[in-house]
Amino acid sequence: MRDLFRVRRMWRPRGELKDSYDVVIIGGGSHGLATAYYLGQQGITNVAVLEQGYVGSGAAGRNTAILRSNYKTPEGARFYDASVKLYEGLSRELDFNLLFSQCGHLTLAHSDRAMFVMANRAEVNQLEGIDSRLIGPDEIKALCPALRLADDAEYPVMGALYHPPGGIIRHDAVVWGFARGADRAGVEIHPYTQVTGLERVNGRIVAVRTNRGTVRAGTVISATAGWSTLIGELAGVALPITTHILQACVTEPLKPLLDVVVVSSQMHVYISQSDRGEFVMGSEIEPWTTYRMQGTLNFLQELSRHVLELFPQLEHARLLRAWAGLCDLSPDYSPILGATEVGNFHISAGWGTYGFKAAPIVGVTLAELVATGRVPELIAPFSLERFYTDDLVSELAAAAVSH
Ligand code: PYC
Repeated sequence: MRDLFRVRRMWRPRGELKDSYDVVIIGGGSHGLATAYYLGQQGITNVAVLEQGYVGSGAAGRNTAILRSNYKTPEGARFYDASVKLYEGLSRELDFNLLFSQCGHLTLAHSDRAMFVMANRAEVNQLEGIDSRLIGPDEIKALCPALRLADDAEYPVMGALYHPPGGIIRHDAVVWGFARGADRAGVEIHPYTQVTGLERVNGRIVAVRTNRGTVRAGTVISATAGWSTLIGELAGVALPITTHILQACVTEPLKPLLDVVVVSSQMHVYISQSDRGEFVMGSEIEPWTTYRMQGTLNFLQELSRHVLELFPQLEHARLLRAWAGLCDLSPDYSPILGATEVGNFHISAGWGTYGFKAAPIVGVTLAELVATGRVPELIAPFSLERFYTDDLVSELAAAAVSH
């Protein structure tokens, strides 16, 4: 019986920490584990992933699992498109069903201004070869018959940005798949291992202190989302990031009604229906900064009000649960990815609400950076340095909802 359990484990139970690793990754969420997995693909396997809670207990376990690449800037669209393409092949690559449903993604426009912005985004997307276009109410109705399109609506639907490759994926399966793949390559995964200090000598990190002992490290990567500024501070790297909560909730399972992701930036709503039938819904980032993942009644009231304007059929649906997660927000709403002024300290941070969508491409590019010492072209625009050289990549207003 014991052997049976051993065989069925997704990854090995954590052992003692070794004295030294080539790479220490702080954060056992989708980014940390994807990076570990792709480092394994590069043949770099003396790697430890340190996670302060259980695997996938941070932002990876607290999102609404939407994937898309219809961003506003060419840099963003190109980057997230590479991620969606990797996601498309990931179930096969990891030999683990991630339940990726490319059901399509609709961003509604309720004003002339919003129509203009969507048309602009469609053009940027198309120039990058991304399937994304402006559609009118008739096509919206055909794609989403349940959506209320009445002329007397408070927010009349004038059109939408339609992005067929967008969709939803099973978020914890992504984490488990990467963890299993990394483990199989020989990477060590250490849950409940909290980083308490980073020892720096001559401008490099030489060791990582944890609640379970100190390990020497060749390279250190922080993939800690909402906690990025705190880990950056331990390394002596100041990050222009503020941490906020993002709230979401889910209804009881209902009959199939919605098979496309629907977003309204102006109404601060995104909604999809999961394979289990639950409606998964969220709103915008809360404006205050905090590390306290506590939800609010106001969120539930406002979100329900807007969701019912779009889908009055949900009037009697009961909410099963709600949650809040931490988002690390950068000044231009684009990520901060790659090297820092501390030679061997790299980061994946500043994701706002976009982090989960980027996991595979973050893993591929950070692994390449570590393996070759060269900055991959796709992530060059997202360096920390851009805030000093004023080369911002503004994704403001390209979120599912404004943030
Ligand atoms: O930008 O697609 C998005 C998103 C979904 C949930 C929060 N942000």
